[in-house]
Amino acid sequence: MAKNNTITLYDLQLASGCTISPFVWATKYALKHKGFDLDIVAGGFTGILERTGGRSERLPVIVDDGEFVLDSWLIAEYLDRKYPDRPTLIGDPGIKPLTEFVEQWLWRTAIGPWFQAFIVDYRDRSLPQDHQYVTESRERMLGGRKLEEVSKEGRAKLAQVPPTLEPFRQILKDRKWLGGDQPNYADYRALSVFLWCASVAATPPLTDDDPLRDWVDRGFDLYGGLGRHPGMSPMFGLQLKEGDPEPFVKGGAMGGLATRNTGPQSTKAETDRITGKAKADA
Ligand SMILES: N[C@@H](CCC(=O)N[C@@H](CS)C(=O)NCC(=O)O)C(=O)O
Repeated sequence: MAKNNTITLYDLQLASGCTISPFVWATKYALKHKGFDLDIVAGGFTGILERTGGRSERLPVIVDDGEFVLDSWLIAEYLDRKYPDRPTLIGDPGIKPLTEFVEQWLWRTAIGPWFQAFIVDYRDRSLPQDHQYVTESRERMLGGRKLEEVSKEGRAKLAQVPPTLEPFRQILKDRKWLGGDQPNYADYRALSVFLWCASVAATPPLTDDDPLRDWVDRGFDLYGGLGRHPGMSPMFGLQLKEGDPEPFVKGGAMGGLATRNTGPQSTKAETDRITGKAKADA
């Protein structure tokens, strides 16, 4: 049982002290959701194995009253198992695969291109002792290409990303949280993508008027502004250039996936459009 309601978290930090890893972000939120205070072990990429006494090369790692638990998903499951009387993170077994799907999709859709666009910021914001490791390891991850070259190419394509996030906007359109009235682990896994980006990116990747802003802002504000570290940058404020695609669907999405059929009135606008009646009436 956590002593003094406190659990130790090995953080993965940038020079600003803010968390860089999406996995660590999700774990910070999970621990707060469970009502714990955090005892943060500071540090960056260099020396993780030494810091954790040889237990792990990856973070997050937590220590709960002497017990080390590794891996963000295993930590969330451990917390639900060990503390069933506290608010649940993964209430139903169906939440895990669906959350994994949303997260994998967000990584491919958003983290993939943002990682490339902001890879120089990512390196420059890391701790000075991590610069060389981050440069070398990330250049290897990126197929041996120079970070500067990848970033230049990624930045030129930044405005292509917001329209691809439309399915995620649609999921959140009529919901406060993915978890319903209250956030759950699905929210934290998805939020971690945006928390990560705000931590590393010096340029905003989403437009000011993006409908995702409501959920992102509320998520960053949770637990006394857990996602408002002074080292983070604004997520909203992307300036579009002529020829850039519309960043999101305006005027409400149409079609059977986005709407509920509650009778002919609910489908009339779409029916008029696909039967040509709207045009004929105009
Ligand atoms: N499956 C692990 C993945 C953890 C992981 O890969 N963490 C990265 C940070 S995003 C890390 O520790 N990287 C160390 C490195 O790149 O040297 C989890 O969910 O906790």
